[in-house]
Amino acid sequence: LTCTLVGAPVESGASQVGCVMGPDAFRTAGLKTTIEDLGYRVVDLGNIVPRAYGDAAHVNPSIHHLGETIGWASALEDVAYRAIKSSSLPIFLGGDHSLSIGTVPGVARHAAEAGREQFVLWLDAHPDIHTLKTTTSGNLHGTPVAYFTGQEDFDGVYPELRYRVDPANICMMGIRSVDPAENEHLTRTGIEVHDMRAIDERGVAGPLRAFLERIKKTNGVLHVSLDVDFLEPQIAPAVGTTVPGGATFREAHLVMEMLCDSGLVTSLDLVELNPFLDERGRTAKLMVDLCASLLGRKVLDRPTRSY
Ligand code: DIR
Ligand code: MN
Ligand code: MN
Ligand code: MN
Repeated sequence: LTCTLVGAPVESGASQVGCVMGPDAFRTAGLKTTIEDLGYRVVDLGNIVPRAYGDAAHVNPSIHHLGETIGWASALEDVAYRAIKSSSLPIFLGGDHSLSIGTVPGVARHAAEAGREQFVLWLDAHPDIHTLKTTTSGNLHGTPVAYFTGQEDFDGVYPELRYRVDPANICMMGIRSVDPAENEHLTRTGIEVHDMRAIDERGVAGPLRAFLERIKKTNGVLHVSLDVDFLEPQIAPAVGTTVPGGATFREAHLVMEMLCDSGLVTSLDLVELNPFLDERGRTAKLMVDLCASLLGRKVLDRPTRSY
């Protein structure tokens, strides 16, 4: 199997700068050789550039960098579709989470053409389900889920959505920071959410196993979107939006190991890494190790590292 690395140094969707360095931090942390050591062929496409977009304005005055973020999304939809069509496993290196405005519709287009259902596992402290009307921060990394599930608010602003993801095909884990409007969207769409309270009580294995079974039954394909802030900030400090009480080292690895066993993952986002906030690249290295678990590395061959 071939893994295709796609760097997308987008940071226009975040509140602070630094995600522009994300793709190169993943590379510096040894992502390519780590994956090669697990027996894959790895093609690194380098960093893509956004499609040229004019300065878009919106009635919601808090929204910033709208045109630039759409430019990235448009380029990403195209590259995601082409990468997954070439029957490789694409790994999208962010960049902030606005990257998923492009990657998820891109892979969903391919799934639809192949007659498969697209599922999404959203690993994040935040549900990122604001519409353009409801975002108060104006940070567009808070909007991808609302967009790719087909909320009409994006019509004529974001790229035309050809294939939406059914909210019933989405599972969120790690959630612990939800704005009131997002809470309403979650309730209305009925998206499956396992917040940290639920994970404290039930762990990650049970809920994840049930979701994976559901995907298997329908012969679906799975996109995983891993936001650094899914993780407990004490082990993953390099993200602009840390929230205490995140997934532990073992909870995160267990999710990846179960995903590996399932054989269902067809694409992956690694997002929100801000290397400027890090200490000796420890967060990038942890993300690379999580990616390795997803691709087959076992506990017994995991090197002991001090981050
Ligand atoms: C908040 C924070 N809900 C917002 N969202 C973040 O700005 O919309 N998403 N940080 O990753
Ligand atoms: Mn996010
Ligand atoms: Mn987040
Ligand atoms: Mn949010």
